[in-house]
Amino acid sequence: MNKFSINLEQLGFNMWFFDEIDPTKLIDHQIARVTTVNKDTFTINNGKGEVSAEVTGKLIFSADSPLDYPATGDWVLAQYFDNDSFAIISEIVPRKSILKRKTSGKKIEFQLIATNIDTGLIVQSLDNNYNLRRLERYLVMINQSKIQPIVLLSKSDLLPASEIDKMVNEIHDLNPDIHVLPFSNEDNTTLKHVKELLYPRKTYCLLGSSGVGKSTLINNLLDEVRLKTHNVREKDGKGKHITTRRQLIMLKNEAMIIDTPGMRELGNFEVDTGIHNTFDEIAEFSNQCRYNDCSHTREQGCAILTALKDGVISQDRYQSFTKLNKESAFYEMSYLEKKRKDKKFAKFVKSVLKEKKYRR
Ligand SMILES: Nc1nc2c(ncn2[C@@H]2O[C@H](COP(=O)(O)OP(=O)(O)OP(=O)(O)O)[C@@H](O)[C@H]2O)c(=O)[nH]1
Ligand SMILES: [Mg+2]
Ligand SMILES: [Zn+2]
Repeated sequence: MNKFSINLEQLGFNMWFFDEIDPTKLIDHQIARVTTVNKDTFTINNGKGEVSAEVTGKLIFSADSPLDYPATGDWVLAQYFDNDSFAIISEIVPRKSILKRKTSGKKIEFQLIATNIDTGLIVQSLDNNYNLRRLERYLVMINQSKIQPIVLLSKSDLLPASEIDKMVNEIHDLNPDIHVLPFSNEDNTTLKHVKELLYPRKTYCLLGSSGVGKSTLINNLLDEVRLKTHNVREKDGKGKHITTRRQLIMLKNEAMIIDTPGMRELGNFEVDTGIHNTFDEIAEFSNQCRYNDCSHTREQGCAILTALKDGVISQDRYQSFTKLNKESAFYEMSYLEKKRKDKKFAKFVKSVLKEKKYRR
């Protein structure tokens, strides 16, 4: 027998999440999924419909970083009020996967893109957005999140098939196992192929620069115009983001897809494991380096440098490997430092609050 409603299962809920929940909490809380993150409020769905929700003060006070707030895709425990027309989120159910990025600017801050994603759909448009190095960065981000990547190359109507084939081959040279699908929002046959990739009860997240056609794709998958898209007359999406919030949308076949605003910058942090998946052939050598903390740039006995000298690794691949490696080491360090500081401050706030309570 099912312990939770079929409606929650349709939203992607399963035993993995259920096992993470303290059953006594369910006496006065409902399980719901965050479908939209607005500025200060959220929209959540408990399987019966969407309502507006806020978080408890306790959740705000115990939050150390933006990662401790609900994100689109999260399962939460919420109390419902006023005939189930409004809810308060008191807890986030542990996440199965997390997509996050460094925010723009000098400060090392992190932003959640979405959580509990099964497959990340990286979109690059074939006209002027296609870029292998950028693709590599997205793949690193997705790999370190333990999410399956698929590459969608949009606007295939703008290029001859022979050129598109060349680009697909280039991507397969980078990673032979990756699924690459060129498509056009103006061609129903190719749109059908995209639809066939999406399975019921799975959650997908669209990732890619502004203007590549992410929202147009969702509108096409829905067979209706629900999301605002760039004006047709605009040459490209540069400088203007049309999508501003992250929103989970249910398709007719019960697959779920999250639209995200285009990303200007993709930070690198905690990407070590991701790097190793994207640069498999290089990472393999690192096991043979003399030093455990080898930076693979100038050390004696570095197996990667030897492989480079022998021509086993190409100069090009080596360069992008070390670049990502360096950035990741830097961000990770500052992130941990920052987190430590934040923790101290949070502890201080908590102790002050506690004292206040006792004095009353
Ligand atoms: N030729 C062609 N144009 C397309 C295609 N897909 C989208 N476009 C156009 O590209 C522009 C951008 O599309 P959007 O769907 O708004 O792009 P987006 O990725 O959602 O952009 P942000 O919301 O800013 O991140 C629009 O003018 C679309 O009409 C396509 O397959 N072929
Ligand atoms: Mg959009
Ligand atoms: Zn080395």
